[in-house]
Amino acid sequence: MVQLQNYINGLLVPAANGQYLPNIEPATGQVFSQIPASDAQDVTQAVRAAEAALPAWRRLPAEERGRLLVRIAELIERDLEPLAQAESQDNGKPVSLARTVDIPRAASNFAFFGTAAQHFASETHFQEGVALNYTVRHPLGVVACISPWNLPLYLFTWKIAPALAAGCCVVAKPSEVTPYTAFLLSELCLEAGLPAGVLNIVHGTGPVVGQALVEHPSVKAISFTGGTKTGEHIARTAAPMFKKLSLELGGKNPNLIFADCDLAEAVRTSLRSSFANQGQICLCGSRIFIERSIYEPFKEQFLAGVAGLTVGDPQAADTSQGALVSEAHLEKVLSYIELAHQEGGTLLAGGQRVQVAGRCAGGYFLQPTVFEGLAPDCRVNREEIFGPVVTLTPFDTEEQVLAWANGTEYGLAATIWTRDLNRAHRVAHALHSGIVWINTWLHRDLRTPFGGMKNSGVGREGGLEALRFFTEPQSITVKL
Ligand code: TXE
Repeated sequence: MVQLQNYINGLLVPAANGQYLPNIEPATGQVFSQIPASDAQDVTQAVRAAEAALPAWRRLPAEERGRLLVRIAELIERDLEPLAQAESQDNGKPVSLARTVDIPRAASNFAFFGTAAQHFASETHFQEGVALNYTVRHPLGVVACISPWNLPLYLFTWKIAPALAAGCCVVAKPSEVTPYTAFLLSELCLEAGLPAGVLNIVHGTGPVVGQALVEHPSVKAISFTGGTKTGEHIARTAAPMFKKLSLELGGKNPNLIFADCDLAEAVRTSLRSSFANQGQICLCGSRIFIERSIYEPFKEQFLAGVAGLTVGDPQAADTSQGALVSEAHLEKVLSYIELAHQEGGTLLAGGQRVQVAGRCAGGYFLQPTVFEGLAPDCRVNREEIFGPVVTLTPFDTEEQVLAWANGTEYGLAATIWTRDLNRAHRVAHALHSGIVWINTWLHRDLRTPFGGMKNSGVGREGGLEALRFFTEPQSITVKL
């Protein structure tokens, strides 16, 4: 049984209360590790350690901070295979996905922000003969990074790396559902020689550890990715304390497939955007709108692709669909499948739990599921399911599909499939969506602003946006 530890003040330690929580492997339904059941005492210790480390860390030249981050990136790359295995075991995702997406991206996050810190410049505004105005960007201080279970190390490092690069010290909380790679990261930080207290990782539940972090008066900012309801709760707690907030929340993303698209490519990529990571990516497209003249050929090719997906042991090389992250989440997704039937949908594929033989007999597997015939404004088409369930809907005009695409409370990501350049830009600008991909999906350049409109969040991550978030601008004017 693996026993994880907190990482506080440069030491791997148990929770102050000595308690542990069980951590389940979703592919088997069995407990495989224990995580510290930390509470407010551990958060207080971690914040104190971060405060003590702050003066030296913020004074360190950006180049030296960057070098340490790049060293961590190299160690993640060195440990690619054990980290991928751990991520797959903890989350249920195919190990092939963790090996090619999650872990390489975690290394890129550290390498990107390790070097970005050296190119981060502040502004000067010169008023000829009158004054020189310049902006200093001070690190905010001690900040909290709270991350979810769907892309565990990928999203954890996406927050931590820019905070450290900007000169902040961090208290981070990974999801209690997938804590394993965050623990392995703390071992790599020790090996890299990251000074004690610069990064602290406290394991435990959201309502206890997360809540204590959000409430702590010394925590200046909270970078959070997770459910919209949790984001709302965090905002309500943090706002009266005037904390800076970056909230990356849910999505209900549309794919807009026009008749003039490259159909084979639109089908291939829509299969990925529907079912990658079992549909548990905030950027997955779950509402597929298809121009009526190509509805039938799209449907036929898409369903043929779905039939080719293999649900099974995440460790098997030919598995494309692993387990859902937990039994509770599986039940939630199944309840939406039931709702889709009640709302009058026609099931085209899937819809059932999968019993995988052998070591995975107790795992949380679900068939990739496709419905048609649901109204664009029904609950299944408005609420985030966050699983391998998509709907197909034909449309007749650009105006109609735009109204449907924009007709939810979310506004995270959208894809447009067309060969008409004018339409591509026109539709992209009209979408209420923080991210729009044209003829592609999940194409990420880490310099671009990442985040959503409406209830999908507040603020943007990525590139300079992240470095700006973790700094406080100070404007200084010199009279000439
Ligand atoms: O997320 P939570 P859950 C969506 C998805 C999913 C739903 C709920 O629809 O079904 O959210 O998932 C911590 N103070 N997404 O319940 O609870 C928690 O410990 C501070 C979308 O698993 O939001 C974890 O570390 N922190 C999403 C983190 O918040 C608190 C990814 C996220 O967990 C807290 C995941 C509190 N009071 C789920 N309560 C995306 N946008 O990618 C919980 N946490």
